[in-house]
Amino acid sequence: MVVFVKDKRLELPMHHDSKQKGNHFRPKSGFGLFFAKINGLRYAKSRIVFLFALVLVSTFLLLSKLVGGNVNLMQYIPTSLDEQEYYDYDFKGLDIDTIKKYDEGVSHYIISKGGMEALSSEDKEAFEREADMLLASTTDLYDLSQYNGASNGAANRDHVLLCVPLRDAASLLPMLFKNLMNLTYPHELIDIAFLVSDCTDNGRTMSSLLDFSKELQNGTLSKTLQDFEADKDKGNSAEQLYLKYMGKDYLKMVKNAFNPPFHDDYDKPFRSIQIFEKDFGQQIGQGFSDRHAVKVQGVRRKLMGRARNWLTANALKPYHSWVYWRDVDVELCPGTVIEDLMKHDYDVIVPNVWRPLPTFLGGAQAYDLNSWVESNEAIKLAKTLDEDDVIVEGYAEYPTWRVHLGYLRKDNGNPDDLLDLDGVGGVSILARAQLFRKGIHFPAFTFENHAETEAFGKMAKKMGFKVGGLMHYTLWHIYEPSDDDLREIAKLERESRRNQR
Ligand SMILES: Nc1nc2c(ncn2[C@@H]2O[C@H](COP(=O)(O)OP(=O)(O)O)[C@@H](O)[C@H]2O)c(=O)[nH]1
Ligand SMILES: [Mg+2]
Repeated sequence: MVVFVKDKRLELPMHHDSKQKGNHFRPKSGFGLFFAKINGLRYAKSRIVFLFALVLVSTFLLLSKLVGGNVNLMQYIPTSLDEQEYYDYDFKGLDIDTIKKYDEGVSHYIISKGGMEALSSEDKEAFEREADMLLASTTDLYDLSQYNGASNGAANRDHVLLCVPLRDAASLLPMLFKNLMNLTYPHELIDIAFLVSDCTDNGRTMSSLLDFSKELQNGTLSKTLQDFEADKDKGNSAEQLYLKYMGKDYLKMVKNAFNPPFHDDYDKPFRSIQIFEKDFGQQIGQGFSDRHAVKVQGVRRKLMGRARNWLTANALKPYHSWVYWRDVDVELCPGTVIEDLMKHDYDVIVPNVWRPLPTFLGGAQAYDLNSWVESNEAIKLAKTLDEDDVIVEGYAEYPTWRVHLGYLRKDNGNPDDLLDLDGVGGVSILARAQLFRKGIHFPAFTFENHAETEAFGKMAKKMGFKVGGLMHYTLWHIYEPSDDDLREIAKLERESRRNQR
């Protein structure tokens, strides 16, 4: 698998060559280089050197793995990838030979006899034929009314853009990728776009992301993750001390979710994976207690808004009908989540998001309080605030008395029960792509005393779209011990040691 670096943007598409036997994944050689050249020759040389180095390193790694006895690796290389949908739209075949001459940055003028601009009929015919081909390679015609997003998206072959913002998230990536593979919405219809920003981990998020993405697209990821889990189980008990205090039922649920049998297309590559790396100046620490202090919420949420908008603006293609936003730190999520949200035919729809807690804190709690129904009290409160102030939910400073989707959840409630919402949380949002085309976004400024996803929900509703949430359909956010929780755990550990003596 070859990676093209485009100004820090990494693409991992696939190109199909029916003549090639065996492994059907291969770099989109001529095609990629064509675009590399179109983008400017100055990048091409360094890219070729980079590619060459990458191929050498990959070959070396592969050989050393094989020699080291890990022959199993080969059995995970898929042998066929025939669905046309992998190659629709921007990956469609071009006549590389004909348009090659445009690669060199050549301008092409035809001056006919006598210095006139009129062309001889033969010249004209040749010119038009080539112009058509060139145009066909750079211009596509879309009837956007065909990409409105159907409630039965999979049957309708709707393409989904799946966006994931990431910051200092290397340790969470194995969980994210397992959840991605577990998605049953047809993988060949999903383009994944990651945005990595403002990391302080010396590139660990970026390099793991790149490795996992390549393996996912190569069909080898589940084996790698199995090995990774086996290693993880062996050590590092201090970091996982809190697990002793989590409910047994929850831990069992996690174990079951990450163990086979998985769905048939678990290992199937996605239509494409793109990775963008761009900083937005986020300085608030990514630790649980740092990022949840009430004072930092407004600034943090506005920067997240910027990041999300940048990602949609760069990754959304005309052929996408739906956009699914997903945070990295969801531990448990039904694989059918996209279909389950889609079927309700809402323009913006979110599930309920809870998190497990140690048993000494009650075992579980509503996590995402950003999905809510507006209240008169909050409207009155907003009138007393400055235009730029951002109301944040779940803090005593802002008594909004709103109905929160989180608190409506019942353990055995009907997962299809739906509530119309005003604000939405960002952990898992399914939205019709046309909303973004129509200018609805994640405000990076104060909009009706809100920012980012809550303001997105409000804006969508204000523009006449249907916004809702499922009360009893639950995704589980990871539990990250807060500073207080860690102190409590340390205290309990001391007590238990004392009792053992
Ligand atoms: N690109 C980008 N992603 C971020 C930033 N901050 C958080 N994230 C990611 O956005 C998602 C939500 O962030 P998180 O900190 O978990 O939010 P919380 O659970 O609401 O506290 C996760 O996938 C994070 O990795 C940021 O500044 N930039
Ligand atoms: Mg989170």
